[in-house]
Amino acid sequence: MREPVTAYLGLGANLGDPATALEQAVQLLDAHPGITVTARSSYYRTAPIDSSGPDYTNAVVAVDTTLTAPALLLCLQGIEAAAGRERPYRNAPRTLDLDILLYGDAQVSSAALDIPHPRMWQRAFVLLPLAEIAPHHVSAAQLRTTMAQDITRMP
Ligand code: A4P
Ligand code: MG
Repeated sequence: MREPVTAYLGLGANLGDPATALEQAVQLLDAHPGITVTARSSYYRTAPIDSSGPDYTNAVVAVDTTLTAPALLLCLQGIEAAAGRERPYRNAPRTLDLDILLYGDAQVSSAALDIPHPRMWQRAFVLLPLAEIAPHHVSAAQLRTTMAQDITRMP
């Protein structure tokens, strides 16, 4: 049995019923035998960045997982598919997007996987929810660089 690794996952959606899609994704993740969800941030309403369509709902969860990073990605893609995710073009609006932000302290750079997620440090919709559940992973200086972005914590 592999030792569990703590990973952080970014969740986002701006089509259909985003809050329900995120809620179901968290349940499906936790139901997987190799994944335990240990923390979930608030939901945030965020303006699309390099994307279009309605505002997004974003969140970040912490998981302990015995899956390898590529196996975790496959699991996330299965949950996206179950939520009706389509990919008509890059950064298209979506019913559900699940990204691996951090996987332990792994540095991965392959055709299918980049960890840490290469754009996470530029995005308030990642950094604010991540700071909420894992403040040790986000510095005040990093948060400041995304301060102008349109993001609201949902009640
Ligand atoms: N991939 C590589 N590394 C990873 C990783 N760490 N986690 C590959 C997940 N996937 C990773 O992903 C495209 C490819 O990235 C996959 O085949 C996988 O092998 P995708 O889910 O099909 O598409 P994507 O998520 O749109 O791609 P990408 O490039 O990760 O998009 P971004 O940069 O994450 O942007 N604005 C708001 N407000 N909220 C959002 O959630 N999201 C995006 C997506 C843009 N603007 C947004 C939001
Ligand atoms: Mg994605």
